[in-house]
Amino acid sequence: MSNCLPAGTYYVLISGNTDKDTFGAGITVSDNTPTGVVVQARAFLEGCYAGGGFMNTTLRLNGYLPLAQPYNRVPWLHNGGEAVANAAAMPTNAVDWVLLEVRDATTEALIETRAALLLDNGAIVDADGITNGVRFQNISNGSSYKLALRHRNHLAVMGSTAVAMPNATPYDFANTTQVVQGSTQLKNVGGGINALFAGDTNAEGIINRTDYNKYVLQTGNTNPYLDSDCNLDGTVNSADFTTLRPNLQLCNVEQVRY
Ligand SMILES: [Ca+2]
Ligand SMILES: [Ca+2]
Repeated sequence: MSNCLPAGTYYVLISGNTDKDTFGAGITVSDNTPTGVVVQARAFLEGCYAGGGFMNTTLRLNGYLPLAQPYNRVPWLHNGGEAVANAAAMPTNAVDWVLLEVRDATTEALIETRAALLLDNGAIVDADGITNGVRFQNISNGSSYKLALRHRNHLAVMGSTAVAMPNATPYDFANTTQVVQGSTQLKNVGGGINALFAGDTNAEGIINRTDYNKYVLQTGNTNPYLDSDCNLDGTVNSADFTTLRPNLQLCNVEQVRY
């Protein structure tokens, strides 16, 4: 917090009085500074990559993004309450929800998961719009951690490098050197940007026949927010199979595989 009084109770000095007992009123200042340590990261999704360092925001433009995080189901079972207050509060450049994980720097064991919004320039931010990153409550200021990132129909990736948090430079999941087995885990989409592979429609860590079968089941469904919408345009059709097909047989590393 800056330019604000610290939290506490204060007394108002009425001009001319010098004794606190005769002060006319008391005011209380509450500290509403968000708690937690801010983690910054950036990433891109192959399916909706538009070129030039940006992703399409078709789901947001059409009002298809859910206001509450969509990872409260199998396989993620993330029960967080992350949400935007209303449709207007959804950032206009939001692409979709993602899950950002903080892992132990050594064991890579999961410490905390937060659902957050992926923006069209790759930035990952809290749904409440307060920070340029994602606040974690169960990590220590100044300690180092690894990160992992999940999306509902792209292959999840595991960060390769432990970084002290809060980090001034966003952790770059678009850089193959920053991801475990990066050259096999990211698709080069040009311009020095590498994106998560599209097509893991059941998000268990392998792109295979099961994902294709789910795509077939959801084809033509009018729900505009389906996991088989690999290119994130609000429709499940052959374009999504075109996106998925080149990635058949790809799988991610075991640290992020369900
Ligand atoms: Ca799969
Ligand atoms: Ca689609």
